[in-house]
Amino acid sequence: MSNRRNFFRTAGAVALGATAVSRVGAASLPEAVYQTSPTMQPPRPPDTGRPYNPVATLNGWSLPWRMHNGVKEFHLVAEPVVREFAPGMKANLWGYNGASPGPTIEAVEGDRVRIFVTNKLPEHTTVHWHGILLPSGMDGVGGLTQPHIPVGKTFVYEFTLLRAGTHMYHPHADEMTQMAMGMMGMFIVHPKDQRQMRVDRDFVFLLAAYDIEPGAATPKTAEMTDFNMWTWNSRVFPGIDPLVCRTGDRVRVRVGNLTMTNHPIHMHGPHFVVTGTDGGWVPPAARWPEVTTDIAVGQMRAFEFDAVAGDWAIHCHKSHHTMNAMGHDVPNMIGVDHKGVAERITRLVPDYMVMGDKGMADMGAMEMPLPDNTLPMMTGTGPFGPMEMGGMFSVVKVRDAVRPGDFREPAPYRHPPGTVAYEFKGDLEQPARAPAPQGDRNTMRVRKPSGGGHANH
Ligand SMILES: [Cu+2]
Repeated sequence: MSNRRNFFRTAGAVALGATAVSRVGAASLPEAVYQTSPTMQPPRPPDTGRPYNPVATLNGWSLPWRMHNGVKEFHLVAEPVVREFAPGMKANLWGYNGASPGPTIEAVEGDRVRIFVTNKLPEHTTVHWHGILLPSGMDGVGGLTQPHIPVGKTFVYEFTLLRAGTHMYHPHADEMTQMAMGMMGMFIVHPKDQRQMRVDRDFVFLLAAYDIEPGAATPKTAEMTDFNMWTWNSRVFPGIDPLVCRTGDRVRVRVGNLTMTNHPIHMHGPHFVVTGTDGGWVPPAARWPEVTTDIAVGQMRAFEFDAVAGDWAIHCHKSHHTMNAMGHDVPNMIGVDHKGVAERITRLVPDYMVMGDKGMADMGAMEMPLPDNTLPMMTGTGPFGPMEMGGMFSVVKVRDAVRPGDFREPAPYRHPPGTVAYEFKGDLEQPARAPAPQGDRNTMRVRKPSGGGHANH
């Protein structure tokens, strides 16, 4: 601990690492590495530089580097990409090195990094290193701390990483467009001492929201509130990787939020503690057990738990954020008697069907014809049937027999005998459905105004 404190003191003394940038050192461009597949690259221990315990980016990967005179050199390429949100839907986005989000950048406390950024977008850009302590001129705010990176040009960012933690990167140039198009990535700074904050599995994902009309593929970038695709690493359920763990593993989940609203991330099963915030690690005495942590816009959170065998849902607790695009304009039809009406409508619209008079659960099981390139609102199948989910939903899959470093999806969980909810087969003393309460003349007349405005998520 005292080593760490000394390190901070030294780091502070050099005023945010304001060593002059070496233009000679930056003379040759490192190779740009691309990855377009949404398949997770297993965590890769570093083969050069300081050792660290690598993270697992859901449906993503980490950017390789080259060592050049003791400096870690990365090459980010900002460019248009195509991202599959889940099988059945692809989106035209902007990202880095073949994908949105861009690759995770991993480095170690004390590392000197030099990051080359090539702009292959149709407009200028910059990169802001969100949450990282660095000299003002490396902060990436177009117009304020640097000229924008013109189309076709490459800029160099160089700084020393002073503190371990969970950070992000994104443009600070035409932000509304560039972030709505998916330009973002995670930047993980590992502790210099590998034993510090050590975990067995360390997962990473970014919250991003898009507004893509069913049947379309390009986000509406001017949208302010009414998004319809709620993603983790630009993937939606059932396209999001499960978080595969071994029973007893110490597990960390790191989340960054670059949407336009907060997301209460809820995990079933074991309680967790928030161990990391925007500014680094939370001291043990300041942590408390939770099952939901709210992540505000622009925030990063890291939480940890001890894995317990089972299939544990992990999702945003705003219920509209665990749905996909189709069907959000459906009015609430619960309790409405369709008798007679449906028949008359069918004469005009042959495909009309009565929906929602008993709730929306039927939609999870139904195979409705959809426009091309969109996903059902509620979808996915588990070992017991339709799961009726979408958007920001995945499963922490904990099994006894997972090998260290193995992130492949395991077989469905085998619950120990007697531990699954079951149907009551005895005599029902009372009818299963209570008589409906009767409204008086006033309650029947009062109707919530509808139409015009959109739901505010
Ligand atoms: Cu949410």
